[in-house]
Parts: sequence; C-alpha cells; structure tokens
Amino acid sequence: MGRTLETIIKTLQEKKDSYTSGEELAERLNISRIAIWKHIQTLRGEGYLIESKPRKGYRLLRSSDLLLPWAIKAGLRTTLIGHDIRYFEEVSSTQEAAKRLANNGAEEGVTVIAERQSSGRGRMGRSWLSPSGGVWLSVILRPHINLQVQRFTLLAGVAVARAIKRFYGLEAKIKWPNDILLNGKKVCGILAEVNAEMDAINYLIIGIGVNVNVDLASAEEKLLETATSIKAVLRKDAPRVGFVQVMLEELEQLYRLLSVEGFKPILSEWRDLSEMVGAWVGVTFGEEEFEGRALDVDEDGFLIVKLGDGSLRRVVAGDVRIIKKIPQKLG
Ligand code: BT5
Repeated sequence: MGRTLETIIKTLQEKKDSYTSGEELAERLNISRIAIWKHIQTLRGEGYLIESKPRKGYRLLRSSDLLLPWAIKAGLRTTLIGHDIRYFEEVSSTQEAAKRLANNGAEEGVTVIAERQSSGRGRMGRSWLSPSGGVWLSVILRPHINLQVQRFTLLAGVAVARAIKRFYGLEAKIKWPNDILLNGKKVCGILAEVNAEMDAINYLIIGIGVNVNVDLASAEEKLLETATSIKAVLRKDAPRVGFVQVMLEELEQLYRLLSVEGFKPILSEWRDLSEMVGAWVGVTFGEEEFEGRALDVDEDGFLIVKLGDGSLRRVVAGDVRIIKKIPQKLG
C-alpha cells in the first residue's frame, strides 16, 4: 500500500506542472484505473491536494505534511534509523509505544512517530504538551557499549540543533541537559531512557519533541513565556516531513560517530552550541537549590558548577536556569 502511494506521489511530483493520466499511472503500477482512483482518494484523505481533470489526468497541487512513514522514508538517507516507522495519529506517548516495541524485540532504528500525544512525558513525571503540528518521535537504539544515558541526551541535542540549522536555517542553542532553545525559549525537549542490566544496555529510547507548527497560544500562561515554536519564529507554517528526515540523518550520523570516535567530538560540538558554559546559573535538584558558574560539561555529560566558595559540584540531573551569560568561555 505504502509503496503504491509513494510511486503515485513520486510520479505526480516528477511531472509537477503537467497532468499524469490515470492510464499511465495504472500501467506503471500494473493495477486498474479504478484502483488508481481509489488511491488518489486515500492520498486526498491524507492531506494531498490533487486536482483531477477529465481526459487529462491528475496533478499534484500541494503535498501533505502529515508525518506518514512512506513519505518520510521516500528520500531518507539513513541506513539504520527510520526505516521501520510506526505511525500513530494519536498515542499516549511515543516513548511508551517504543518501550513496548523494544520489550518485544524491535530492532535498533525502529522509530515511533505520532501526530498527537495524549500523555506526552517530560523528565521526572512532568507532562509534555503535544498537540497536532509538532514532531513527536522516539527512536529505539541498542548500543553495544554501555555509556551514561546522559551522553545520548547531549548527542540528540546536537542532532536536533544541527537539523534546525540545516533545514530551517535557524541558530538553535542548547541548555543543559536537554532543552533546545530559539531566542532563549524552548522549542524542543529530549528524553533519553535506558533499559539496562548490570553492564549491558538492552535498549535505549531517545524521545524528541519539537514544536514545529504547534500553536502555543492555547497553552497555559507559564508555557507561553518559556516555550516557542518554529512557526512562531519563522512567522509561517513550516514543513515537517523534510525536517524529520534531516533530524534522523543527523541522529544517525552522530550515533555512528560516537561508536567510531567516542564522545569527544560530540561533546566539543555540544559546547559550541551551548549557552551554558561560562554562565552564572541557578540549579534546582530535588529540594536543593544553588547558584554558581557553569564551568563545563564533563565526559559523562554532567554539568560542573563552581560555587561561590570555590568548591565544584558535579550536577547529574536537575534543572538549570541561566541567570547571567558570560560571553567568553571560562575554564
Ligand atoms: C523534556 O522534559 O523537555 C523532555 C520532553 C520530551 C518529549 C518527547 S515527545 C516524544 C517523546 N514522547 C514523550 O512522551 N516524550 C518524548 P523536561 O525537561 O522535564 O521539560 C518538561 C517541561 O517543559 C514541562 O514541565 C513544561 O514546563 C515544559 N513543556 C511542556 N510541553 C512543552 C512544549 N511542547 N514545548 C516547550 N515546553 C514544554
């Protein structure tokens, strides 16, 4: 089914401004013209705007922007991630769906994508607003080496920042550990969760939520102040299918880099993208709160903060707020 739809769309895209007859499509796919017509109806139902003219045929006026697996897979330049996409119009959380799949033996690279999540999750039991228009996805990985999960959070952050730059031309910044910011507001959150035994990882699930065309006007006031979307920054609806392709490509490239060259080059890129290093920050970790200078992020992806009394704290989790940015790096 997916393949047939893909071929129809590809053919119409190639012809762009002219018409393709039902007969030509039918011959190409070796099915009847009635079957072609039914597929065209399906495509229309999925958001493709297709004109049909008697005696001339079909013409594609506008592509759909639903995150349909076959649309993403067409032209996806990865070998591992995103070749098996499980798609939901709505799901509780792509993270939960991916976990179920992984527990049932799903292979590395399997990706779960949803148009909406009814109970999207953040860290520490927090909720993640996930209406239509966003990109909500989870990727299953099965790394052979047992690394701190935090490293994968940082790796995913670099992948998203790269993708936002490459696809939308916007300079995203990363706030430790898992926020991607545009103009100082959160456009994306990352949640890496691991299922491991003693010294081996069974699977790792990287959840990524990007507010692409999310309308934040309906969100509660607090979120309105701290969150943004690609659409809000670009002041127009932004395509999502191409963005997902680019994001999966960057994720795969960095994942391979990690296994070949280790974490160092990723950490160094992360530092360049981060607004954190050198800044005066406030840290909240459970009941505890303290302020200090963020000196660096170490090899495990933990934040090193120098407190007022000169002592160093290694922050393994928690929330960090930038109180004052310092332009030059301190070390
Ligand atoms: C995160 O948690 O930032 C991780 C978010 C991960 C979401 C993805 S979507 C695909 C996959 N499936 C899931 O169920 N989750 C993952 P944290 O750092 O704890 O931030 C959560 C906080 O961000 C909330 O308490 C809100 O204040 C804020 N928030 C909620 N929804 C938001 C949104 N759409 N955009 C920006 N901020 C949001």
